[in-house]
Amino acid sequence: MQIVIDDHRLKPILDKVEAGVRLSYEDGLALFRTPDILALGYMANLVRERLHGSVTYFNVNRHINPTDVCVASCKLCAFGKRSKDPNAYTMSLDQVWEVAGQGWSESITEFHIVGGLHPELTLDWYCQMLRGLKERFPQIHLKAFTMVEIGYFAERTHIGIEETLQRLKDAGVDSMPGGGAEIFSDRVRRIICDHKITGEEWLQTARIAHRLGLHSNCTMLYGHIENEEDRVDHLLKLRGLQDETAGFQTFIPLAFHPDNTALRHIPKTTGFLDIKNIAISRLMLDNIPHIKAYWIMMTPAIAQIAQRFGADDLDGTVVEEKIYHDAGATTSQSMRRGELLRLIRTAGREPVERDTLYRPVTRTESTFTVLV
Ligand code: V47
Repeated sequence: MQIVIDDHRLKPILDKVEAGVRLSYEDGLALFRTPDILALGYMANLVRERLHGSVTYFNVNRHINPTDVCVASCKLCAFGKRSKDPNAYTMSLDQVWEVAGQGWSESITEFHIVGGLHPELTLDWYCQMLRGLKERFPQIHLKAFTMVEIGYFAERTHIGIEETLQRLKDAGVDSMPGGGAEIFSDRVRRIICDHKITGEEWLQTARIAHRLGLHSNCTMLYGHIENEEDRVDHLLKLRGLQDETAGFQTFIPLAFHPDNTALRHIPKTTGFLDIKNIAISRLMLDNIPHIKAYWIMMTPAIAQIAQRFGADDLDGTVVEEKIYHDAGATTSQSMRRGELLRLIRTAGREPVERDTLYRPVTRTESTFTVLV
């Protein structure tokens, strides 16, 4: 097929994409610098359809955030609170188990569990929480804790990362979400999240998790003070680790939401930048199977279009979302299964419900009546 390219500097990149050749750092920069979003879309869609045909994945999941108390005060975050803050909350174990069961149906296949860095909750507490969830909901996959939380648990428990991950795995963690990666550049991290582990530590924790057989996702936070070089560097570091471990399942570009954060003066992301990040991540991350357009963060409208710009996954029903809504997200906090199906089908894609490990989920009428 003949494609019209407005930005002729993209022609050598198009040739590489068509030939399946890996893109370089310079190619990544050229992609971030071009306004030719249709050429980006064409190339990213080519790769996406090569990998996944017309399928768009989604899952039926529930987010659980046991606490928003956090010892870090990252400028990028509106979720974390000091323990003395009257608005802060910490669930008891019974409350976590109760929340997990609220509106529970056979349809949910995943609990996505992340929280603040709480100065008093112990690793044993978290292990008990996981064991309690497994006892009550044995068939549900527990995707739990960012690399940042793992680093903090290890530090507080005075044990290594590997031992921490092993204890959590033994207690029920099945895989890990991709949060906390932000942008690996030290210069940017010092400003937006100086209390967090470094980029190198994030990567090393993921490396150990993958070695222990835990798959994880990965993310990049964009649309704040990072530049194009920082973004390409971040993507290439993820690609490098994936060459080594093959442990990442999905990449999720996350747009910065400034409301109620210390960086509230930064303008909100644009649809153009959101779509570019989806397309460029599909093109640069040739070894990560899935690119997720997280509808909560990018709005259902943009997430729907993203399915034609490189994304093959829309995430899930979510049920209750706090991190983005504390930072001013105006999207709903949950989406019904039927609405996800509509967003996929009306983009001309074929919906496939997946579990966390991308195995198709088949349903009988009775098991999804609650959520349709
Ligand atoms: O770790 C925090 C980011 C992440 C803000 O793995 C912010 O399947 C924007 O990682 N504006 C949490 N972003 C979300 C996340 C995620 C979401 C969906 C699916 C998966 C997955 C992972 O959100 C945090 C941080 O990187 N974040 N505050 C903010 N104000």
